[in-house]
Amino acid sequence: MLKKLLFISILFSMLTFAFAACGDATSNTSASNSSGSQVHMDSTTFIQPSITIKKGESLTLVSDTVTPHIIANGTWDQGTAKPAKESGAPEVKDVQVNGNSSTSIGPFNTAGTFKLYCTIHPGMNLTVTVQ
Ligand SMILES: [Cu+2]
Repeated sequence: MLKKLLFISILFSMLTFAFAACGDATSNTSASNSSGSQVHMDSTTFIQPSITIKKGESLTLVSDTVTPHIIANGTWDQGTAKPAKESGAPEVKDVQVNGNSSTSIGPFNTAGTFKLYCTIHPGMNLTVTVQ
């Protein structure tokens, strides 16, 4: 009986170690991911409405669901799509982000405020501030 308990406790500590190692690997991965600028999207919206990046950086758009998105320069204004490209904005012309996938846009080489929108989801706007 005692032997069995010992075995179980050793097994448990090994499992704990394995999980701890796993947790470390996961946090390392997410740390390196977050060093690039990412904006996540659910099925119909950007999860954050705006992001600030540095001049020369690109932006990675990540679809967290099976829904694809088609991104372009412009904005939704009260339900109406208003395509518009600010001077200095990188050209974003119907860039498709597939479901559960990511796409990089940019680089944003000029400081300023740039608007992007998803052409298939009314109201799905993102403001990119480049410093
Ligand atoms: Cu969309």
